[in-house]
Amino acid sequence: DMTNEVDSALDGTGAPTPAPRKNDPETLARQIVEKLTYSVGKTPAEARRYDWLEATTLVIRDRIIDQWMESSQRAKTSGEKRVCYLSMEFLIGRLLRDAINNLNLTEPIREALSRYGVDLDLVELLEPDAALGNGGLGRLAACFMESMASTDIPGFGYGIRYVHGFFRQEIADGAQVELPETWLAHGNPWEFERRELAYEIGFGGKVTTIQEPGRPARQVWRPAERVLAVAYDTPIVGWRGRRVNTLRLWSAQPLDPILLDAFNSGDHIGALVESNKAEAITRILYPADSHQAGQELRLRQEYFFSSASLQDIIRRHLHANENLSNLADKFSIQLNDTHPAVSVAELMRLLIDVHGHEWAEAWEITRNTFSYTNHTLLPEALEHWPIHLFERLLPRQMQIIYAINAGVIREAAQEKGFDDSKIAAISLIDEGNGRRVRMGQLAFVGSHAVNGVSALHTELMKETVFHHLHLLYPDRIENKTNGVTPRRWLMQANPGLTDLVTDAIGPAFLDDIEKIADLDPLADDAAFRERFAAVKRRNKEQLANLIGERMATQVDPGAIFDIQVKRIHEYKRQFLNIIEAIALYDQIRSHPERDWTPRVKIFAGKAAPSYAQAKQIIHLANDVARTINSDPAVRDLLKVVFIPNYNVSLAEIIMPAADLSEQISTAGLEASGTGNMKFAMNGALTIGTLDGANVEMLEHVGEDNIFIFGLTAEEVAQRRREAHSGRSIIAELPLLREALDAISSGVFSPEDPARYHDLVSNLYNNDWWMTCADFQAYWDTQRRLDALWQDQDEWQAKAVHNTARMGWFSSDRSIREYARDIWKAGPDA
Ligand code: T68
Repeated sequence: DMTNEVDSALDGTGAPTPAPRKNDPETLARQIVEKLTYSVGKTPAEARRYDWLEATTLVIRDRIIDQWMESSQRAKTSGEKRVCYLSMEFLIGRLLRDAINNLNLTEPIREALSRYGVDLDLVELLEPDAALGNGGLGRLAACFMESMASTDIPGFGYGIRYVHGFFRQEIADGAQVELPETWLAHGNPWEFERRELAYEIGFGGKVTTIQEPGRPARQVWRPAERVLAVAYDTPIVGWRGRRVNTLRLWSAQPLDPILLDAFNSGDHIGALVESNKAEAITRILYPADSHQAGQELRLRQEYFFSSASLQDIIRRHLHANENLSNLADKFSIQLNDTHPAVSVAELMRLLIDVHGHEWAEAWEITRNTFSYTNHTLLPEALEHWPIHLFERLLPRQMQIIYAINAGVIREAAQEKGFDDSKIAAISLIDEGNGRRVRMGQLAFVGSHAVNGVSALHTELMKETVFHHLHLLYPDRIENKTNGVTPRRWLMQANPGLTDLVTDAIGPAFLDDIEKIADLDPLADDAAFRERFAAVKRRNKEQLANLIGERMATQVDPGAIFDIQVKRIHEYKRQFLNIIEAIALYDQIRSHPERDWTPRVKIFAGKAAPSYAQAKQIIHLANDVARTINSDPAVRDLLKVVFIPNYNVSLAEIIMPAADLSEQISTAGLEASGTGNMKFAMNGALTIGTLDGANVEMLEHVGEDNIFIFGLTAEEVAQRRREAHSGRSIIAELPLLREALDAISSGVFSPEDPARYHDLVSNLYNNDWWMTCADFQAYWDTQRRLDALWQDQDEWQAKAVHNTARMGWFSSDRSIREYARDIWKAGPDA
């Protein structure tokens, strides 16, 4: 398959076209050595593994560039609508394996390197993870970029080139320690700096009204500070190299690298202050995924990348169009959460102040261009900025927001007869606690479509955060259930399963993942189930080796691998899982004679550095692991493991190795989840609540193949209204009580017996996350799973059904829905 051959002149200028590239191991080996010699400066004999990585990356990169130029040129000249995905986060992870796989070069590259005794798998491991995101939201953006390229949509990602991505986590004496992350330390061969694509971004200053005779008054913003946004482009390769899209990340640079006057007069520090301040904007990713970081620097980051992206989009539009009147026909801009929501005001400013459009027309263009995705209902995560800060940093945008607000309020009062309390609910300004700009409201009114990320979440959006805006604009909210890319999360992460499926049903599912449904009948085929189980076993051995090497803990691949990996948060209820582990530990010790099913409970995930409760949960998991793993009484029946520094690369090893996937959030709180999908695609059974996309997974895999327990979202809301607490539940459930007693009396923290007092007393007094309320149902469901494990035929049949029925959760499907319903873009538009 020579899909990456270039067959026509690149730019129509008659410039020579690169010769078609040959992809046989012979040619690849020669080119890798060429790169090694002339770009890395090493001979094969001297080269270390890292040098081979660099040389291999450069060879792959050349092939991508041919296709990249072709795709960009095609999007430019065809005039087709382009989609811009604005996201503060892109958690893309490693790129080499993704690129090699999507170009169909895995085998020839492996063969080429092996001629020099080099193992491709080991080389790939040296690539640093691009960790420019916190969790699900950032990883979704990365899956969407890959799916846009794979479904032939001209998609552009816009974000921030953080120098330091998400922190590295170490565990010291059981507690999380945060260390800086330095993914750029050895340079980044995937990025191309575009010095010529730089835009000025302003902050602060004043707005003046200019009144020229015979013309309408104009507002002119004269910022007090300016920085440069410089573009860095990374190619994103679609499946079979069909299309290569661009991820454009902005880096902040000073206009003047050094103030020479200050330096010459002896102020060596002052000479660099401005330069440092500019560079600080893109220095580091905020590590909070569920609390608004209220600092000025965060608002600077948001405005910086929004303005740079919009200026770039406008430049690209005007390259082929007379003016901006038809912007919405040529560009769709998706706002990934409210982090880029200031874009609504910024596009209005650019249209009116810079390009001379009237307000009404500008508003029409703006709304038709933007759409907005909401990822959370948690009140503490909703962004709202103090007016005084907003006004000081972005005075013109603040004026525009007031004017947008006035228009929306007028419409609500005149057309829908909204009273004062309803007006207060939709207002872009929260008058309640010290006047704030509500970014959710701004994104909503500035968009023609607003979506949630699972069916349940979308319905809850209509009932809660956006209840009144939904009454005002009843057609605006729609659902787009998340998905994950099967290239990374099945083909690359689990080559064993991919080969097995290919062998069983042929390769058609590689191009259309929903065809994996053809596997479903094989759940009844004993020989197939055995092969399926054998693949899982090998993946578990691989994870067991990693755990043995990194943490010196031996785990038995014959046990159930019961895994919960995700950000640590009270609503995700890692605590519930730990309490269940303790109760099980207790039962095994009390009844050693029973036929216990061996389990390994595996945790991984990071806590926001300022989230004390989440850090306590990490500490507890590690303390419990220490106690249980060193107790000879439980033998190999129960092990608890907390793997440090969860990231995309670790997830690629973990997902294929799970028997059981824990998706146990308090119902109504997890917008969608995407880890739930990755696990199930790889044949794990799910134990979960009726929350987020679990609800739709139940519909797809069928109730016999997923283990649902606990309160529904409605029941949770009802209990919270009734001032529910855990006290009476704990009194009635000895298993729960004894586990909590053990925690609070210091059984797991003898060196600091009071360590978990607060954690436990919260359950007694409040139980806000329904940990006690759901305990018994969770426990019972786990014991049903224990029993099921004893019947391997049954278990493996369910596992096969999961893999066969999860095709719908591909991000290709999500992206096609966005393209059809929201963007009106792509091959079917
Ligand atoms: C997640 N949100 C949702 N937020 O929690 C998850 N937030 O249910 C969903 O599947 C996923 O988004 C994709 O839709 C996040 O990951 C953040 O990471 C975040 C980061 C900064 C500020 C707020």
